[in-house]
Amino acid sequence: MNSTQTQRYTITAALPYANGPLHIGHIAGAYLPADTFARFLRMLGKDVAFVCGSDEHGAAITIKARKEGVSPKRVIDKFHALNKATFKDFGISFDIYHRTSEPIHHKTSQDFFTVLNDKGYFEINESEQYYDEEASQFLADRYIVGTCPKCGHDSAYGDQCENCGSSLSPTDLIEPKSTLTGSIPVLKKTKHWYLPMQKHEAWIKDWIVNGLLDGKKHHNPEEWKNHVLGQCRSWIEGGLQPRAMTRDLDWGVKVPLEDAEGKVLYVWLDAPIGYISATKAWAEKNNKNWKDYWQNDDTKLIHFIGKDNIVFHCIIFPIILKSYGHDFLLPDNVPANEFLNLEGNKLSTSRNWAVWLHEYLKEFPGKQDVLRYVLTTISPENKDSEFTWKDFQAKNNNELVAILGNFVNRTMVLSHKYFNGEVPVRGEMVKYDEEVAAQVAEIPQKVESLIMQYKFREALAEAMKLARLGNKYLADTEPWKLFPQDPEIVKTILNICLQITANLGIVLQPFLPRTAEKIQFMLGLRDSKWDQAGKMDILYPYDKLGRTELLFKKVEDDVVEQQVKKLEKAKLSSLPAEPEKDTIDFEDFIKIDMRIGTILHAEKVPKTKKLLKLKIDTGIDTRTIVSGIAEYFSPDEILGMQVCVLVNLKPRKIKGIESQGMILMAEDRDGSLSFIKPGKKINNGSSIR
Ligand code: B3M
Ligand code: ZN
Repeated sequence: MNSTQTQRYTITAALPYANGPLHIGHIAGAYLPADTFARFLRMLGKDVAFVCGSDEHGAAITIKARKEGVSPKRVIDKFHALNKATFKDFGISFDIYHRTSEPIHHKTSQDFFTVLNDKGYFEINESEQYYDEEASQFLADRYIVGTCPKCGHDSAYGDQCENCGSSLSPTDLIEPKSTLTGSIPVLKKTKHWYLPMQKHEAWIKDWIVNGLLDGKKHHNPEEWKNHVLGQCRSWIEGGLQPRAMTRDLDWGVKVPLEDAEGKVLYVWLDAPIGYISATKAWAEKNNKNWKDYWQNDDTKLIHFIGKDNIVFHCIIFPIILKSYGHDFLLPDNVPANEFLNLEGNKLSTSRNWAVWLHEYLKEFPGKQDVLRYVLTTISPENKDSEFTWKDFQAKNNNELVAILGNFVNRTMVLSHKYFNGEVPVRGEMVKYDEEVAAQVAEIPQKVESLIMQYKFREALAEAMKLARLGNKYLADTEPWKLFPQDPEIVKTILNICLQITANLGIVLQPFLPRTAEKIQFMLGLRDSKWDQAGKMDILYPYDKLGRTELLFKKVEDDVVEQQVKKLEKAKLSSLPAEPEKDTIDFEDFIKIDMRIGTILHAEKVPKTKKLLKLKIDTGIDTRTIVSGIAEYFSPDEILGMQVCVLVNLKPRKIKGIESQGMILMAEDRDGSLSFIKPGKKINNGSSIR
């Protein structure tokens, strides 16, 4: 790819399902590299449409709604708003964050279906599909799980195995089970519209493997990542299969045909079209022509995704685009990332094993760029990688604080101290100065070339070389020692340091936008362009410098320890419930006398950590109970509360106090306690049975 030729880019980032919050795996996988790329291209002056939005259809949404007992609309409205705000706060610079529930999206995706159907690109087939009799629903995609026939993973979905990435049909699953009711499904006849992908095999292969489209050069396959090509090849070699483009569901884009009552478009048909409808919505608002971004040969289309979405973006969506006609663009590249792991384990939403972005933003205010930095340095570009809080701390303290922050700060402080906050005039440069300038000149070119190859990790490391170089230059020249005898030399040295700082302010912009902005603000730089980078005259003599601001602060041990604790707690919470105890007789049960009582008084038992001494009105009497809840509740907060009391427990002495019963508590997996309270105010002494 040649960055100087192409003028227009359509950059898409996978549409996250609006069924939950975003975690660092999502960010590292698609959104951060996409944002870095988009920001960089804008700096080059390219015409960029960076589009994304919520994916609001499919089983991901309806299953979540069912689990929470709310409507799908409730779910998508909540998470669309949360995710949109989170992306914005994190600095992901989408031109639009759309949603697939918008009418324009329904219209656009229905139009695709109609055109393909009219052109005869679908085959209608009646076949036996799995059906859940208890839920009265056909089971496709995530509604059905079973063992993956390819890798043996025991909870593969009906459309895909998340373990090995294979695309599956429900009938491929070994020992299938409904995710709605857990029941074993039966087979039942239904009619669907299939995309006969096998008919497209020849051109798809030529396009992916040779980079040729209709016999003409389309892209250079060598620029695609190996793991992306590998997945595509293994798909093609396995033989493409017909794939149903409709579903028997009531949530989704309605199939625009009369004989398709109760059917909606397959979510993986409508979702990628969401990129187009998002572009349409954006273009309309901004006086642009959406077709320039989708049907114009001068535009490059780039899809940023995680590796589990490769087949949909490299095979299925291209087939749909090409079948539609009108010279729709096919992607020039699909720089999919592999997965990010967290502290030794796979990220998991259901097990809460994640660093949630909205929580990070709350707990680390103003530290967006620290996470951007860390996630870029560990970006899973070609293999899975790992986030740990220790590494987060180390990268913040040893790289951002000690190298980048330190260099910029020393440069600013010295310039203010010696030259009254003005850029000093640079005198003659000695050989060492020239060498440093030559290195500065090379770095931005390398960064540019690496970004254009989607090697963001290396690109950022290259950009950081400016700060390393600056630190070394300061340490070698020691201007603070020279100043008393030779302030003229110090002018040259600090001019060079300030020019390096200005370079940082430009080169870091795609990666760390807030930091770059702060640097530029400190230097009084405005309207910086990428083509200034590498130069030593970005700042002019006597330019007024702004106030010095600290770029980064140390992350202390207790902060990361707390985060690790939070994760451990999440892990405990997802442990299975304790196994059931041996069966007892009803006679045994009725021997237990449990009553509702009110806490009249509570105080800590002296010299203990866990014990509270309580006075309880049991309705029968007022008695003393010693309870091991002091770590979770203070005496004040439980006063007057109604609780469950086991009253006929034999009294026993605890720390010298006679305890006449027991308060019933629920103990969570992490050991934390909760009272069992009556649902409404009730007379003390009421029996529990
Ligand atoms: N919502 C799947 C996912 O989040 C899906 C991406 C759609 S991209 C068009 O993995
Ligand atoms: Zn598998």
